[in-house]
Amino acid sequence: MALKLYQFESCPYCARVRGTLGDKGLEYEKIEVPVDRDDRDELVKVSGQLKVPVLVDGETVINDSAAIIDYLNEKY
Ligand SMILES: N[C@@H](CCC(=O)N[C@@H](CS)C(=O)NCC(=O)O)C(=O)O
Repeated sequence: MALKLYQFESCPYCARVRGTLGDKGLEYEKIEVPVDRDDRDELVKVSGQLKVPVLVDGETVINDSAAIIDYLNEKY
């Protein structure tokens, strides 16, 4: 699956991104990020920071919900 969303299920910013992905009918892999910041090695490796949501689309990595939604609206 090309699209990956690093997220917290309870995060309102992540919910906004899931909403946009759903509205567009896009399939994506959800990766639930650990609550403990010390356990977020994969997120830091992928995005260089600790916050969610982060969207990975092939070689493209975007953090910040507004930037992700802009990207999805432009690309899809
Ligand atoms: N401006 C960011 C805010 C993202 C944000 O604050 N996410 C929270 C979760 S709702 C987060 O990752 N906080 C870091 C943490 O909980 O350790 C966006 O719109 O994506």
